Amino acid sequence: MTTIIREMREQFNPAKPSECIGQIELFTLDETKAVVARAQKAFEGWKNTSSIARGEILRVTADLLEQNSEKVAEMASREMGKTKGEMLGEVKRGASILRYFAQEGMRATGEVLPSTSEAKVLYTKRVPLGVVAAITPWNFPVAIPLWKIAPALVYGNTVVWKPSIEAALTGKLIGELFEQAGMPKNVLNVVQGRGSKVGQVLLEAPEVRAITFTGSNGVGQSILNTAGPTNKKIQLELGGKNAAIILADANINRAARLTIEGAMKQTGQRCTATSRVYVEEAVYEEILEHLIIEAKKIEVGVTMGPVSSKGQYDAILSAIEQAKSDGAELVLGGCPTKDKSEGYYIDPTIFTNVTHNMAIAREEIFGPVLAVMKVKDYEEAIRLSNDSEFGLSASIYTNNIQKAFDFIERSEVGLVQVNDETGGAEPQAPFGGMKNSSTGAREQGQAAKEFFTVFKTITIGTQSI
Ligand code: UN1
Repeated sequence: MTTIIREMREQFNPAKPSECIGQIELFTLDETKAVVARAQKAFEGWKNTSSIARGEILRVTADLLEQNSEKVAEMASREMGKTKGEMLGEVKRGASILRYFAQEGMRATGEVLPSTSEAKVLYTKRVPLGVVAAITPWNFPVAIPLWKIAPALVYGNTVVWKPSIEAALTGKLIGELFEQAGMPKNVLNVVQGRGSKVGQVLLEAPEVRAITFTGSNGVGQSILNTAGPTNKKIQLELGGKNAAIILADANINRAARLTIEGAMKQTGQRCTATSRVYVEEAVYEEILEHLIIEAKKIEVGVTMGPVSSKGQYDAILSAIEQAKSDGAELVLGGCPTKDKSEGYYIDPTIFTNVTHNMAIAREEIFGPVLAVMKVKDYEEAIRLSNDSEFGLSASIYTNNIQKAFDFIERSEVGLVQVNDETGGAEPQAPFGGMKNSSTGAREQGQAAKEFFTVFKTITIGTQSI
């Protein structure tokens, strides 16, 4: 037997960068290839397992996840910095995702169609694709992996999952829960490593039939470059530059509170985060004042965690510097909360005097930074909010029903919110963006079935002669 020498990586707590919270063994390229081959071998058996039995394993995993919620939340919080409270909420969400997809095992997988011939039975049947590669980010280390893995499995695919290297220990823990729940060997496989190495093997592996990825546009593009020319199905959920519009007739308190929540929850590290807000000039001063009051209620280190890593910290601070040098006016925050050796904390940050062409109005920042812009009226707001390469989510705060409906129609995003913050997702509803935010294949809800299965159309001649 040859011994495999794996590279070890230490994980550090972003709230206390000197604290090593554990080590993770990175897979070699050959090992990863072998895992994919084993997943391919396991496919036949899993595909032929009753979908109800497949769902049952997801349901048991949901129970185990809940029983271990403290442990999982604690681990993830120390690994990627989200507060423990935020993580407990995410774990709860994870359990409900598992339960939703567990039930899918009991639902119809096809339909009987009329045929032009009386002597034929014509029907459809959804079948799994084969091996699915799931490549997931650190910012929702539990919910995003589960909303990819659970539907992939219940519809009969086997999965090779590469969690973000920055959430590797949490990924390992989740994998163990599936194992404890009775997942057969090689059906769900967790591989650890860097996207550029282990991830690349998954993109190139001939056995992999589908790739589902959430992360940055840069990585999304490189996935398309590598796997696009092959016949693999590809689902990409990428960045956002989500706008909120606050009209003069809005409930000012609610609009300000939810805009700040949208911008600062999870330290702004959500692809659905509110990152620019257009305020009708009649209420501009009042809204700005309320936004600042709401942002000041945030206690950094208590209700808001650090950003996830030194890389994130440096990138967000440099976006803030860029905004200042472009002429935006800093009205709140803008600096590290403490010395970086004491944690990657950044104060909630608000800019005004932002013009539409500044980077801060156009590029995703993925941090606790909000750009506030004054607009003449609703027409100007919708025009500017749509003028973006991204199209993930957008909010309007108004009590005018015509404008709310107009916004629902004209907003060029996948997730439209009226009097609610830009973020959030529920397992039963399709999730995804338009334009450069997504490849279009939606996640979650019944839409997940579209990506993780393919139709067989069956015709049976019923006459014996
Ligand atoms: C949410 O807003 O609760 O990576 C979900 C992200 C998104 C998920 C957001 N894909 O931030």
